[in-house]
Amino acid sequence: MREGTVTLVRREDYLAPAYRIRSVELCFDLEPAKTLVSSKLAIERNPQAAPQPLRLHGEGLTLLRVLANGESVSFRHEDGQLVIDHPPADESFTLEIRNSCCPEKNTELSGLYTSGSGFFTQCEAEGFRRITYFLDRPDVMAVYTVTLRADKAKYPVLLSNGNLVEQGELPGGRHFAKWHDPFPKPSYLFALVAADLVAREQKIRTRSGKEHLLQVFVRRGDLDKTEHAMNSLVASVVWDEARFKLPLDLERFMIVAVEDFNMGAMENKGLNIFNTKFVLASPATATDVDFFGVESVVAHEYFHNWTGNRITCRDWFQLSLKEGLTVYRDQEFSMDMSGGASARAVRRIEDVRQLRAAQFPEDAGPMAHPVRPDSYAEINNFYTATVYDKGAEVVRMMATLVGREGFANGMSLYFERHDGQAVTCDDFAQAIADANPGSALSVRLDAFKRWYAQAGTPTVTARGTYDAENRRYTLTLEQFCGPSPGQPFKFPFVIPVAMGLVAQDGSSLPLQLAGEEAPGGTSRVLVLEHPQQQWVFENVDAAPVPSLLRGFSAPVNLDDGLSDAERMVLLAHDSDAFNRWESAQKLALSRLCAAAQGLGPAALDAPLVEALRAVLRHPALDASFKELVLQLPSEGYVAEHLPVVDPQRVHEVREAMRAQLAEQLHADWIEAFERNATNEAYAPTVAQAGKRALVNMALSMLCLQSQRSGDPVWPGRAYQRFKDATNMTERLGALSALVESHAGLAEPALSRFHELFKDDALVLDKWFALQARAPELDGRVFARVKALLKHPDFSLRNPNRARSLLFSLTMFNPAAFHRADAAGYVFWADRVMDIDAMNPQLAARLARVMDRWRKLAEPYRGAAREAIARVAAKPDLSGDVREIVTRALA
Ligand code: 0A1
Ligand code: ZN
Repeated sequence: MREGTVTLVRREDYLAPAYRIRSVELCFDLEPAKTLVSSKLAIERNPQAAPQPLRLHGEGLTLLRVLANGESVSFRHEDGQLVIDHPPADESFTLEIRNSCCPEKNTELSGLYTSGSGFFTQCEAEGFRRITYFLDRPDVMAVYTVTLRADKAKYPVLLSNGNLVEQGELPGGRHFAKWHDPFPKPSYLFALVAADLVAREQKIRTRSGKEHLLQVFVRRGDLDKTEHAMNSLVASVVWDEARFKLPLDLERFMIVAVEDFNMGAMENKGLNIFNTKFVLASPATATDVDFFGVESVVAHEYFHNWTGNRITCRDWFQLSLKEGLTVYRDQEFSMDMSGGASARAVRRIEDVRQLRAAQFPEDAGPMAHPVRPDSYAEINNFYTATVYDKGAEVVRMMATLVGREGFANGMSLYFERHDGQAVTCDDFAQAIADANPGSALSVRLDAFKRWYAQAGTPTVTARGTYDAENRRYTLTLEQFCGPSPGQPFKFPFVIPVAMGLVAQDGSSLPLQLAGEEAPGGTSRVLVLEHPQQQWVFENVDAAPVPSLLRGFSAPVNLDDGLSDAERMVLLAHDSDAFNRWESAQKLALSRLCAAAQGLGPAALDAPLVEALRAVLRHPALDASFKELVLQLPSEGYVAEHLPVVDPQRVHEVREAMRAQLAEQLHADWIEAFERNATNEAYAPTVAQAGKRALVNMALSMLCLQSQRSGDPVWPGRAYQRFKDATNMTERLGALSALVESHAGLAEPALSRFHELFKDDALVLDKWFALQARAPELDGRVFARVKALLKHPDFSLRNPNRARSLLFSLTMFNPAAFHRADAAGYVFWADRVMDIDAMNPQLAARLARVMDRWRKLAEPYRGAAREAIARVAAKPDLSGDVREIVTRALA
């Protein structure tokens, strides 16, 4: 990366390594200001590679000594690499290196850093080179033996990957621990921890009869918040063995929580390091959403032990090989943990909402890239919604095409073929296809793999015609995908379209395609693989309503051309819960878009309000499902569906419709509040969480209505509930209802909340976030965020805290952020540059909130461009942020 330019790494330039490292012995003398690292590498030449210098990665290190086979050897530094032009000519040799690094100055949180009073590491993707010189690439896999030495009183716990082989005392109040990891691994999975921690421990016996030790390490005082993480870990171990026959392969599996962390968590072999946000949870301090977050991230990291660690990525372009597959696995786990069909559907809806909120805009903007990218400037910028969430959808489509059993067989073949290797997305797809010869996937594997190669979200257009005379229904599906950066033209995708036909009375019709002897059920999967295809259904008694893309069977936009009346039929009757929810969303979305463009009233029509009322009052539907249906599409989602966006107008229109629902469903909200309020002992179950979510929503609506009517009853009740709450979900729900309705009681409640939780960092994050997410009113919210930036509890150094204020405003509060006077953008540019000086990865994440600036109406568009250009003009900008702003302006 040179100043002002962006140098790209390209997938097609991949070359196998010229040298391999078979084993490494590392020794650390840990001191915050200067840590000494000595490393002894057993290196082998790759006989297939041409003779060449040995080039080791290294970044920000002080080199102290290099010996090859015990003798000094000449070396030079070039392009951030340590180059040894003439390593020993032998097939294998040893290299001994000594260097130092400075953990306490490492504010990037990549490599070895201090957090609080401990040492932690983060090596994915390229952090190991910030610890010592190495072949820091995932296709170089070595066996690690690691010795840690540190002050015993300050750092009583010394951890690394694998098994503890030795520990003891050293002179001067120091002690040591030696760890050995028998599994060869890439450097990005290395980890160490030295800190004052305590552990919750549990033993678990896997099916083979072997006993394993599970440990969750946290700071003293946090032990009472680790039960849920441990339960989630145990459930994950059991699930992976049952569903995929993948047992725990380690004697000891450790999770360590750290307060300063750039991402959610990291799957280091046997020593996962987690953001505290995804470990610590107690009913008093964590919401239902937090509890589910812990469960899914614990599962995700645990599942990486096979999908990612036992089989890893050949290069970083293959990142989705491990991430897409592991997200798919954690989503399936979460669904299985939720219980019945309805709870599963709720999980699916939430996953799809997430995909559409983050990945669809990404795929339509300047950062659009294929699931398997072709190039990058900074790999850290490619831990994206596309690689993770769209990657998971690609795996899900494979599973749909080969069936549940077929997919499990495919996974077995994948492990049979590739265990212990560093492989590609192609290898994975090939294994799934080969295990299912003749399946809908294997007969069109090459075309299917376009999902890995082509960026962009395809649109599927569906139109049906009914021929009453011949009792025939003809469905025509077309697909189209627009251009994306570097890809002007797209080949057709292979799109599994799960579907059914619903009669006007709501019943599911049998599906018999022309040429079939008998109907094949009431739901089936059509495979759209050409630009246009038709399917003819026979023996259809009356014009049906097509229910398409059930369960969101492919990551596409669907234009189904249905009338409002047809959508109402699906909303009331579809056997597919996802499409029931989707119908309500589409009904609301069309009104929101029309009103935002001045093409319709900023109000919902009576039939839609009645349909929503019917859902809210429905005796059989789950509370969690009701809550999802009653939520209007977000401002961001509406914006994505408009050709030109005026964020203030979108906000105004949506708020008007929300107020209307508050008013016209007033009695129904009261009933929902009263019926669902529970006194059960808190448990983070889907059933309880659904009730709490609906109660919180009802309370918000009731406070919103009070704001308009002036009736103080509901804000008073909300305040009481806030004070008396026995769990954080209820407490935060009541506080949000007050803050979001700008009630007078919001201020005393916020102060009280701060007073109660000022010593709990994760709860304080909620306090900041809540204030930054309140609906804008006369610029008050923006002014408050600026004031909070100076609050004594605020800091840009801690990523969770920075996110709580800045990401809440810029990502989740469009009306407070997109201001006609451009103050929001000026604020954004300043914060990106402040953070970039400390933590480029975090700054680059914040930089991405401007991805969609080209869609904005004036004066927003011009002002946004100016702010991005100001960031781009900063001479010492990191490569991370430079890549983002360069693409945004391209
Ligand atoms: N592999 C982790 C995510 C992760 C990626 C990069 C990190 O540091 C830059 C940290 C974590 C996962 O998928 O959970
Ligand atoms: Zn992952």
